[in-house]
Amino acid sequence: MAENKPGFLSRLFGRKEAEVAPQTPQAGGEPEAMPSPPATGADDLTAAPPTVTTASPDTPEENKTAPELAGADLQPVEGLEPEGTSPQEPLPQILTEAGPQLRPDITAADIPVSEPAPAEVVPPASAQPRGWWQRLTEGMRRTSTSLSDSVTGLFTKRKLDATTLEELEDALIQADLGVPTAMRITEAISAGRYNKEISPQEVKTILASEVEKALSPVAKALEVDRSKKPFVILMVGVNGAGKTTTIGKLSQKFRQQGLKVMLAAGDTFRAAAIEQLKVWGERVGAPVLAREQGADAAGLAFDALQEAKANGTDVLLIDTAGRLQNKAGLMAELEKIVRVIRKFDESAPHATLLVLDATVGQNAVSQVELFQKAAGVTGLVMTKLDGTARGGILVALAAKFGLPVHFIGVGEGVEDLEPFTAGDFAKAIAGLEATA
Ligand SMILES: Nc1nc2c(ncn2[C@@H]2O[C@H](COP(=O)(O)OP(=O)(O)OP(=O)(O)O)[C@@H](O)[C@H]2O)c(=O)[nH]1
Ligand SMILES: [Mg+2]
Repeated sequence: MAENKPGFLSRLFGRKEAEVAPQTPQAGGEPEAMPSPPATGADDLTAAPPTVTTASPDTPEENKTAPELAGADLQPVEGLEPEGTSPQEPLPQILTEAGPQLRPDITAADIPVSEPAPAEVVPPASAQPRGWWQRLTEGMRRTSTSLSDSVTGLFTKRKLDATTLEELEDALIQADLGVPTAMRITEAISAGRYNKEISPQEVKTILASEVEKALSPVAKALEVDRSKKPFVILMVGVNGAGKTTTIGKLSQKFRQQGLKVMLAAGDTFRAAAIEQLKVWGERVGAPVLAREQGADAAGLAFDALQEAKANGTDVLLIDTAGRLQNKAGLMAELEKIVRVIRKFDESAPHATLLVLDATVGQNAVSQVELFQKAAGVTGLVMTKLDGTARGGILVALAAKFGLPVHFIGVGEGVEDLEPFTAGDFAKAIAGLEATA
C-alpha cells in the first residue's frame, strides 16, 4: 500500500541494483532488433474511411501465429509507402471499462500498483500516498549512492588544490553531468576558496545550487492544452524504457484531474505489449483502442484520433513499440506514425514524450538526438530513478538539448511518477537533506 512505500528520494538514489530489473539495452550492448509489422498502408489516410469504432472481427489466421514468431518474419518499412487503411485490415477493438477481453494469463494483478482496485482509480485526496516533502525527507536519509559520496569524500580534511579540483571534475564527469557542467561546478566550488579548507557540506551546497541552476530551465510541467480535443500524447523510446508503464501512470493522473482519457495500443509488434496496455486501461478506467499483433501502427494511431475526437476524449495517449535509435528502418516507421497523425490534425501530436531509462547513462544523449530527429520530441520523462540510476545524465541533457523534463519515474506502481523539480533533483544528486 502507498502508506508503506519508501520515501521518494530513497527510491530515487538509494536502492541497490538487484532490486530492480532494468530491461533497457545498455549502451554498447547488442540491441534487440524490433520486428516490423507488415506495411498495411496507413500513410495516405486522407481517403481513409471515417470513424472506426467497436467492430472487432475475429482474425483466426493472425491468432494462430505464435507472438514471437509472427513478428520475426516481418520486415522494416524502409522505402515502403502505405496506401491507406485497407478494408480487409481487421478493425480495431475498443475496450471499455465494463468489458475488456483480457488474456487470461495477464491480469491487473500482474502490474505492480500502489493503488488498490480499478474501481478506485480516482482516489480521494486522503488516499493519496504520503506528501511530497515527507517522502523527500525520508528518502534523503536513505540516500547512499548519490554523487555526493564520491565528491565530498575528496574534500574531507583537505585543502582545495589543483589535484583535488581535478579529481572533483573527474567525479562529476563520471556521474554523467557532462564536461561543460562539470567544469562550471568545479569553478564555482573553487571560486575564492583555493588553497583553503572546505567542508563537505559546503561542497554539497554549491554542487546542489549549480545543478539546480542547470536544471531549472528544463523543469516544466506537462500542460494539457484543453483547446485541443483530444490532446494527443505520443510516447516514444527504446525497448523497455518504461513507455507503457508511464502511459498507465500518466493516465491515472489525468483521470484524477477529471479528464477523459483514451489509450491507443500502437505497439503492435508484441501481443504481450497490447495486453499490457489493456490491463493498464482497465486499471485506470480508460478505453483502449487495440488491434491484433502485426497491425499497422500508423493506421491504428489515425483511427484512434478519429475515435477520440468522436467520443469527446480529452487526452489520447498513443503507445509505440520500443525501438533502438540507431535502427533507421524502425525510426522511419516512427516518422510515419507522426506523419499520419498530422494528416488528421496538423497540430498533433501535441506532446511527444521520450521516455528515458535512468540506468543507461550516456546512451541517453544519442537517444534524445535521434528520437528528436525522427519524432520531434517535445519533452522527456526519466524512469527508474529508484534503481541504480545515473540521473546525472539529466544535467548533461539539459545543457545540451534544453528539452523540458516533465516527470520522473520512481517505481513500478501507478503512483510512482513525480513531476520533475530541479531543486529536489539537485539535492538528491548532491546528497543534501530536503528542506520542508
Ligand atoms: N523500478 C522501476 N521500474 C520501472 C519504472 N518504469 C517502468 N518500470 C519497469 O520497467 C519495465 C519496462 O517497462 P515498460 O513500461 O513495459 O517499458 P516499455 O518502454 O513500454 O517497453 P517496450 O514496450 O518493450 O519497449 C517494467 O517491468 C516496468 O514495471 C520506474 O520508474 N521504476
Ligand atoms: Mg511498451
